[in-house]
Amino acid sequence: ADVRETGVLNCANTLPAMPKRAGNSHKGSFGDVLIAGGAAGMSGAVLLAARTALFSGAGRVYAGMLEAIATDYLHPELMCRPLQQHVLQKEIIVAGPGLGQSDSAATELARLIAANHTMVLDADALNLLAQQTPLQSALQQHTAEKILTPHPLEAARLLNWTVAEVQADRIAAASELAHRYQSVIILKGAGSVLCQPGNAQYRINTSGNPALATGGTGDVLAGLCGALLAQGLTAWDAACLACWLHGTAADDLCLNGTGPVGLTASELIPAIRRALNQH
Ligand code: NPW
Ligand code: AMP
Ligand code: MG
Repeated sequence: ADVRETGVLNCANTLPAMPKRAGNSHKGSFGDVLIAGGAAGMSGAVLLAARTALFSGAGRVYAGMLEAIATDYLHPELMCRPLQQHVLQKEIIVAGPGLGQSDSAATELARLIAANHTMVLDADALNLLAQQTPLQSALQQHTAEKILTPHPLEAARLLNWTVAEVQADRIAAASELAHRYQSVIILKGAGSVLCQPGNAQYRINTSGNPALATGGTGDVLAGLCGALLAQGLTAWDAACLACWLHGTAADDLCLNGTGPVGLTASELIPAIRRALNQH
């Protein structure tokens, strides 16, 4: 059946292809990504997203830490720096992993939204958005493409619904968020629901399994979305491909015993690279 009728995204043939890499391409050809997060105790979330962006082909990746500890020596490919000191140019912004919900987090998020870059909003960026009307107004002025990646509790906070209400009609929740925020929505959880504004078409991702129910896998998905955007995919194509690759990587790892028990978000990253190169 046609995926557009069924809404089910379960076949590699219906997924967008990655752009071909020209022989004379260079790191500037594959885009820049800034991961913006890293409140005290949650620098891991930024590192997971940033390493995923690198492993999925972004040209240059910046790890912007709100309350940084020095981690450059552990991750030499990344450009780690205090978020407040990062000067925005034209990079894709992935905001939220481990950002926390402090006043300084809100100030930085407002700066990032005002730059009007293509964005991924995840985790605490969504929690701040749910709480703060000025951020909601700022996002209404944001005209570049964006992907919001709430899990059910984050979606409930954004909608002012209960988690039970979100889970009772996941398609309604995702399409309401797509309309309200004029964004591509990935409502995560078993069978992630993807919606886009102004289009009744939705998709349900069928890859993935409960091995993904562990801390940090959402941060990995956010970094993957950022890398695909940096390489030129539209927000809708990036969201669809990212969900499918993320779930497929977990499914592949379970075939050799790296799950379903004890899979870690870090192990997902090279498996995503493999799935992407085989796609
Ligand atoms: P429960 O337990 O069922 O009541 P929060 P967070 C619910 C960072 N991280 N279906 C569930 O609620 C993130 O980036 C840092 C139903 C769950 O307990 C954020 O910045 C890490 N319910 C920050 O931590 C690794 C579901 O939501 C609750 C659901 C807080 O993010 C970890 C959790 O939501 C983490 O990524 C589902 N499918 N999925 C690091 N290494 O630095 C979730 N829920 O309270 O918003 O907390 O998601 O952990
Ligand atoms: P987060 O809650 O932000 O860490 O994100 C968790 C990630 O793991 C999302 O991409 C979810 O869709 C995925 N995930 C969690 N549990 C399952 C499950 N039971 N089946 C499939 N995917 C899951
Ligand atoms: Mg998360």
